[in-house]
Amino acid sequence: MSEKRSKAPLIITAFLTFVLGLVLGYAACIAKITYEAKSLMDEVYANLDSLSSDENMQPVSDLVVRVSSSQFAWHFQYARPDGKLGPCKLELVTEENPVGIDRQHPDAQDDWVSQELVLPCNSEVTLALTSTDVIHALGYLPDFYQQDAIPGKDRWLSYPVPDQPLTGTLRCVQLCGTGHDNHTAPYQFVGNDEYKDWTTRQRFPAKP
Ligand SMILES: [Cu+2]
Repeated sequence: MSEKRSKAPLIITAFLTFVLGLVLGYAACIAKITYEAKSLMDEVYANLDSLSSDENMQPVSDLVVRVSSSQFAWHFQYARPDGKLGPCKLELVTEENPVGIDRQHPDAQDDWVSQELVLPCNSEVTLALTSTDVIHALGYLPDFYQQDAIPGKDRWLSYPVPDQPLTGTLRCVQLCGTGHDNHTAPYQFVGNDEYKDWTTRQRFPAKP
């Protein structure tokens, strides 16, 4: 009995050391996970910041179209003929200016807005995907994997328009509110001549 009693402090010390080791190991794991999660979030936020609508970041392209989503409509801002897309700002969004285009900016002077996405077949188009309210996502375009539209940011995407004329409906694929099911817009891929006619009609609409 006396031998057993003399070993008790040793067993207790070993047990406490074991428990302390577990606690320290657990704390180290939590600290590592927290650090890695923070680094990941910093990286995500840095990438979000890089998606600024700063006009200086516009890639060079023959045709640039801003695809602006909102609850529950799509608007398409065309940059022709100067090839530069005028900037947009959330604070400028109104019923008359649903994209929030800064009309004071020189690049915005000749931009127009359509509720239909019309693109010339067999061309490489640059899309600036954005949102004016909540997160939406563009989907149901041929040869295009769905992409998120983030409020107040342009996501620059390159879109190869298919060779053949096509008419269809693009959709929002992010649950964005009660009208999500109707968050759609028509699109058309047309030949070059038809595209030029369409742009002329948009720039110089017939007077009633
Ligand atoms: Cu939506």
